[in-house]
Amino acid sequence: MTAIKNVRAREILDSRGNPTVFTRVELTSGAIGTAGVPSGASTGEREAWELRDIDDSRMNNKGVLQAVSNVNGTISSLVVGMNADDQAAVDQAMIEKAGENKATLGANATLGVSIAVASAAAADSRQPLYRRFGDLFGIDNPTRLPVPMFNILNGGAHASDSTDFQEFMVFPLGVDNFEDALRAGVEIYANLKSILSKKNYSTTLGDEGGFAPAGLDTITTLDLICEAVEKTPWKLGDEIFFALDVAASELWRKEGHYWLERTDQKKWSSAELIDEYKNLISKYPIASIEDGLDENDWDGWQLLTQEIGDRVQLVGDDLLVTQKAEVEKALAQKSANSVLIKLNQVGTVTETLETMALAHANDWGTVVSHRSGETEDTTIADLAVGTGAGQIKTGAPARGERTAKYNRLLMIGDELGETAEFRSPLDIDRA
Ligand code: 2PG
Ligand code: MG
Repeated sequence: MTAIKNVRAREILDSRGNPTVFTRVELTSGAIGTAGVPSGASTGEREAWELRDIDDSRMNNKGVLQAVSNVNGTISSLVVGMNADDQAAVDQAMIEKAGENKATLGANATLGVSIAVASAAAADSRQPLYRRFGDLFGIDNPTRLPVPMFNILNGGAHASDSTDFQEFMVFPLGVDNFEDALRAGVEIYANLKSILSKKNYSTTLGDEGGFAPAGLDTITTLDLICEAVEKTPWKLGDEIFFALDVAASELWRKEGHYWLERTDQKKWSSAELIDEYKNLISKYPIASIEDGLDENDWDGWQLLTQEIGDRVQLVGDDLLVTQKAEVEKALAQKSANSVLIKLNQVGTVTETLETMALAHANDWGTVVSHRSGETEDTTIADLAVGTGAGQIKTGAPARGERTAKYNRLLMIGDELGETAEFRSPLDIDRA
């Protein structure tokens, strides 16, 4: 056993320039672990609570000094002296004091400590973090690199005035290895940039590093991305597929319909939106659709899953918020067939791993994900490998907070050498 000796947090900045929590944990052996906590913009209603200061005199009312003080006070007194190898016990101690949905301590306070403890325990046993996650998840020798989803065009809440759907991602399911997948992402991204410029669209970037031109509808966007893929050696629908994050909770209006400003200005029902997806998947090689419907539209999700769940991965993000109880509900109702995994939606490593284990036990996909507000922290790359998730989405192949994760996966690939595995996570017809 190696005991936790010291826990400290401080306020740092995320990629949007907002304050977030940075945590450092030191063990009695001298081993150190750190964590930078991410933050979302299109957040789900049922996510664990991100604690922000109620103080409009500093940091635009977004300070995290209270969360920092919860780490340095309450959480530190709870966990100092505990065994860093016992991740479940450390997380449980925090869960018990964190309050309903972690609103008392803040999920940003608990998560930083949880990740930093895992990373200190890894350092203490001189193993990389992905192996530590493998141990915690019950995979002895993790060797699987995830297939990346590159978000090359940003809309919705991540860019003002851009597309209705939040994320247009390229998903290189059919390439041979991670390095080629990254190369495909980079080349498609660069091609898209020149195509947009040639057609007089702006090439400003959204929050996740993808282009965010004004005035694009869904079909035009997909056509532009097809053109960008066709200029590479990779074949659309064979090696390169698309993944969408509609983030439909942002399109839901409280009057009881969906509103797609740039597609067709009418009141959309769930069934009409499902028909739109059917139409899109018949024309484009779309392998995955995230949050196709609102987080409270459970009936719609059931219908969506019945209608296209055998052909397309249907990922629940706002719907499931990385929480086991929501995945259990979706399994019982046959809604969705895959879950997006964001550590800060639940607030501890242990609970995240439990949700992933439940998903895998039911043959569901898991997509490990960044948030739109990120730091240089690369934990999610290790989490994806350690759990054998097979999929990661961490933005465009551009901007430091996004490339940090892709670069970390390159390093892990080097460590794994010949043993590295890379294969499509989807056994649906089109992949
Ligand atoms: C999403 C995420 C990440 P945010 O909706 O999947 O891409 O966005 O972090 O803003 O919730
Ligand atoms: Mg999402």
